[in-house]
Amino acid sequence: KPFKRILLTGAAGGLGTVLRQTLKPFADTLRLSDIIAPSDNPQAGPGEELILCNLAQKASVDQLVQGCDAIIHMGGVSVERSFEEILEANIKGVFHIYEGARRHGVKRVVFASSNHAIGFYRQDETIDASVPRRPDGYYGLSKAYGEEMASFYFDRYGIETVSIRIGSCFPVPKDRRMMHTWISARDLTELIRCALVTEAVGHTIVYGMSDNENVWWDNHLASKLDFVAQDTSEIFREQVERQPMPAADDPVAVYQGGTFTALGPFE
Ligand code: NAI
Ligand code: 15L
Repeated sequence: KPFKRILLTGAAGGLGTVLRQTLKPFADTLRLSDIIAPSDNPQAGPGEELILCNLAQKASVDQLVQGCDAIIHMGGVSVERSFEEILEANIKGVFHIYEGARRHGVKRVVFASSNHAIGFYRQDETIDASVPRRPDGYYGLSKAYGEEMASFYFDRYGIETVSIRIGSCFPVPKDRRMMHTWISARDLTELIRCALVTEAVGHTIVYGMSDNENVWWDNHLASKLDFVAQDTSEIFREQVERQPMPAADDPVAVYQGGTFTALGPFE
């Protein structure tokens, strides 16, 4: 297996629950961590370690990272929330992860970024990874910050990161917007594999999407990863297009980030 011990944060979450199974081939040991125990299977199985940890606590994260040779950072608040909530889990959290990586010599991080780092681009625009970020809320801002953190830790300390701007990873696209942004769990797993094993990635940003029709994102700047998607949202089109059409000026039909662009303020 390519790695001895991989740390997976956010292991109790929607994606973490899937990745707990699909990442097994990549490491002798998967160190699974979250602030809560995984509800479906709260015990560590063979080849697993389970460690509860709040990403906002620096000393705990430092211990968590020790002994790992790669980190897949999925943990944190995954939707739009107040700045204060995002600050703890996402902004402090990502700093603690990189400090742990620096202190314990971890050389490779896969960061779960999000399309919400660029969510204010319109759906009639096609963007690559070089465009200025246009975060669509505090959540998107935290992902933009995480990407900049990854860039800094590469330039300063040589820690390499692939930031995956995940589109929408659910079993089925929930609406018309997700026909463009959808990524299957199988494709996300393969993209993470590419992100772990490709040499000399520096800090590479890649859009996490399946082989969908009419996509908004161009991954030519991440061609080094050699990622080939196997799935497509097309197989869900009939089912998704049974839903009523949103109004032309509904954020879900205007912006790449959809409804996130219109959430808040929080006080
Ligand atoms: P999720 O919300 O189901 O999982 C996130 C996990 O992080 C949860 O289990 C939660 O308990 C944990 N967490 C929250 N605060 C924490 C803290 N302070 N300390 C430790 N753990 C904490 O989200 P999901 O869907 O599994 O997403 C995983 C990652 O991928 C997230 O970083 C999310 O932002 C990102 N992402 C997911 C997308 C999707 O379509 N599912 C799209 C774009 C990005
Ligand atoms: C995200 O970043 C969220 O974590 C996820 O729950 C979805 O809302 C996804 O983006 C999306 O944009 O569809």
